[in-house]
Amino acid sequence: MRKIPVYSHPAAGWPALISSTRKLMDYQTFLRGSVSVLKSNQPQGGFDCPGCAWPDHKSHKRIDVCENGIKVIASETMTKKADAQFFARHTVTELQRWSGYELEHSGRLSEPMYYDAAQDRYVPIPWEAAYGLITEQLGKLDSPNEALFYTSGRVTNEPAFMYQLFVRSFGTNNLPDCSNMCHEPTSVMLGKQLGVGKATVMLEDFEQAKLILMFGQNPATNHPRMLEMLAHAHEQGCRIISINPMREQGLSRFRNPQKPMHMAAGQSDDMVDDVIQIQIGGDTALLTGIAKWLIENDRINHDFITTHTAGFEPLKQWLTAQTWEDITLGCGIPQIDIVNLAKLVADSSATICTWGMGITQHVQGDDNVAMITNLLLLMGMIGIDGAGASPVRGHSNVQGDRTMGIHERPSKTLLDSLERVFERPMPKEHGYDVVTGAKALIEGDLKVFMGMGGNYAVAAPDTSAIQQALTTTQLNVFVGTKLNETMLYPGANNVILPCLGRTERILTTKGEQFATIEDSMCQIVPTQGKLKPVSDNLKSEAKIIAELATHVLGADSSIPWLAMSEDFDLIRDYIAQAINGFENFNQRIRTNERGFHLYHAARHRVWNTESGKAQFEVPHYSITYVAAQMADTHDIDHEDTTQKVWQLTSVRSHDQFNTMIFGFKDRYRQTNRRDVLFMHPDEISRLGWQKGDQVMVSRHASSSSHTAHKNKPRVLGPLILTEMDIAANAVAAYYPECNDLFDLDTHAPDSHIPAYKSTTVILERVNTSVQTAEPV
Ligand SMILES: Nc1nc2c(c(=O)[nH]1)N[C@H]1C(S)=C(S)[C@@H](COP(=O)(O)OP(=O)(O)OC[C@H]3O[C@@H](n4cnc5c(=O)[nH]c(N)nc54)[C@H](O)[C@@H]3O)O[C@H]1N2
Ligand SMILES: Nc1nc2c(c(=O)[nH]1)N[C@H]1C(S)=C(S)[C@@H](COP(=O)(O)OP(=O)(O)OC[C@H]3O[C@@H](n4cnc5c(=O)[nH]c(N)nc54)[C@H](O)[C@@H]3O)O[C@H]1N2
Ligand SMILES: [Mo]
Repeated sequence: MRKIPVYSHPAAGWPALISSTRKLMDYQTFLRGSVSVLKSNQPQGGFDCPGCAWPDHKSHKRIDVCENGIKVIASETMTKKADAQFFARHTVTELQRWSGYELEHSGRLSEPMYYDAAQDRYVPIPWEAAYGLITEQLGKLDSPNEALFYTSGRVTNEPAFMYQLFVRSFGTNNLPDCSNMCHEPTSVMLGKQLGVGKATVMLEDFEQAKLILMFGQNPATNHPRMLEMLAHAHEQGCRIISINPMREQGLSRFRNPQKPMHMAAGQSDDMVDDVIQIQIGGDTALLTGIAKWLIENDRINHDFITTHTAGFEPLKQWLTAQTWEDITLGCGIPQIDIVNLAKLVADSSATICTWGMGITQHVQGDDNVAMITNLLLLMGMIGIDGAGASPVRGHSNVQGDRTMGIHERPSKTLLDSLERVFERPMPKEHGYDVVTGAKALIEGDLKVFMGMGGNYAVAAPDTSAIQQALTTTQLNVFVGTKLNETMLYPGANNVILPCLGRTERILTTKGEQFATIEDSMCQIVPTQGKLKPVSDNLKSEAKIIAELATHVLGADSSIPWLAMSEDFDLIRDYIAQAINGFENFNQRIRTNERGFHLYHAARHRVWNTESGKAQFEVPHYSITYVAAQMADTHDIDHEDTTQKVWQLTSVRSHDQFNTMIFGFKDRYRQTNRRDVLFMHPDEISRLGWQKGDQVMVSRHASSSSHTAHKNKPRVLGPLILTEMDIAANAVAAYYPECNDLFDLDTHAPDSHIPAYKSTTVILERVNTSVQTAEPV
């Protein structure tokens, strides 16, 4: 394939830290942000960086800074306010036209607001009146199941525990979570196969690994602190292979912020030995090829399989039935390369598989995770040093929120212990997740929406339909730090309740409180904000939930909500009683400044699964099915390009955190704008098109879509064609701008994760080179 210009500088480094962040903030914010970064992820009284869920290094003698962290913190510590004056200046209809970037830069939410339909504006409302209104509306419901209570993964453990307790005491399990769009296939499949839906590795395993297979992950952008660990592993002789349809430039070289000389001298480490440029959606096929070769050549770990696993025979039969022809068509990788990869796996005494959204966000997301786990089990790579499963989570406490019970499908164990500790019945019926909840909203089955953080409508598929549905509810409640698009589609009643951010001090009558989070490797870590809150009218999430619960649940409530919000030790005492693994929580969190590791049974080869063994899983979809789907995208009829089907994947840049858009740059992908469509230059010229041309992207007609919106046009554009080293069958666009292209029916079977990373589209050129996406 033709060479394309690439970002040639190392990832990270001071330029990345300073120049790219400095420009997006005013000086005051930059200073405030930078000072707070120095206080983040530090032992003794620092706060956990809300930038991602990658763990802190255990030695922790150094300053853990990264570009991602600085930006996320600067966004939160911004002194500019979206206050009453701001809302007086702009109608909601006007704000609906603002971009994510403009809304992000409107500043911090700083007082409770109520939507006044007569003026089409948000106006201030006292806290008590807001609680009164919510109580009145919740009281009018025929059933608690008519309300949906969403959570986003920034919320720390203590308020998360209170929130699920409030929602369940109110009477429903309608607790969808951003996990439903993120690592849900991981939680579901690891839970089923290993008994624990979480990473089996700890950070020190990366120091002993011999082979790291990194599937569908872009750490230079999304988890920059992971680069240090990868560079270190590489230095120790570990082979690192990235399996990704995109050659993500940030992965090739890395300037280590933890090595001052490195930074000063402009040196860099190499990180990745090889990139397997897989077709979008091809991971199950690739993993099938690897597993098939390992079994057929008897390079598997029989002792481990016999002692610890169940389900080997059915998997073996299934693998035998898959043909190499389908496998290579399904992943787009020649058999010889798959075999070479299998040999590396066979020869490695310690293999870690890491994965991100490139694995989970597919119709085959559950299968992808199952096949990664199958591979680790075939080789006995669970429960030994330097090896294991390493899903890398995004939101800093997305894992902890689930541990605290934010779950629409709670386990019986959780409900039983909540009933025991709080002496009240808990609802048993499973609730809505993100996808089924959105459908229920659209169909008019829900009358109340509450978001504990997040940007539900924009993060989910079918954004405009959800926004429209939000205007038909009786009540929408948003607890957040920043204004976003979900807050701009008011129902009959609409309130915004502004909360303290992670960086800010929580001062109560009992003194300064600290909270806790759980990182991607099951470490429970204290977090304590130190900054003066941007406004005096903010409350902690715990306080908001406590006051709301007191209003809504009334006098018969036997849970000391207000006392809990004043003294987080009290919340932790309840957590210790109700949640497995948190015994002596208050004492253990204080014993070690870096917190404690939650017991992980599978790490000790104890299998809390149905069979009592680690479980091999046969994928839902055969490779013949996958290959047939791929064949569609290989059918190159250039006479009529609208007949050619592409796989669209959605990606993030380092100038955004999910739906919060900080800027327009993507240094690594060489673009200064977000309205771009990435395509391989060979494909661009094969179509007779040119970079800079404008194209419209629409969903392929055969795509299923939610019945209520079957005929909705799903078109995005015009987008500017931009060259990228990406698999031939693929195009990529930025999330969340492309979310209206995705629908609520195209998701994985068990986890219901939407197929944000593989959706078939057709393209139409509407204009030739009007503008060029300028390289940075
Ligand atoms: N700067 C920044 N940091 C973030 C975030 C952010 O928005 N901005 N978001 C946070 C959150 S919530 C999360 S979950 C994480 C996400 O972090 P990641 O898991 O890294 O997620 P993405 O960037 O969405 O996609 C990762 C990669 O998947 C690849 N990919 C796409 N399709 C396929 C496929 O079919 N197979 C394979 N093997 N790869 C594929 C893409 O090319 C891309 O490189 O980042 C967290 N950190
Ligand atoms: N097409 C496509 N769609 C995707 C993805 C993708 O890769 N492609 N990724 C998916 C993934 S991995 C995820 S995790 C979801 C993200 O979905 P969400 O978690 O819903 O989205 P965010 O953009 O992270 O939420 C931002 C909002 O959170 C609020 N907030 C920030 N900090 C705090 C806090 O400390 N407390 C409270 N209460 N509120 C706060 C602010 O008001 C801010 O506007 O999106 C998913 N959607
Ligand atoms: Mo995520």
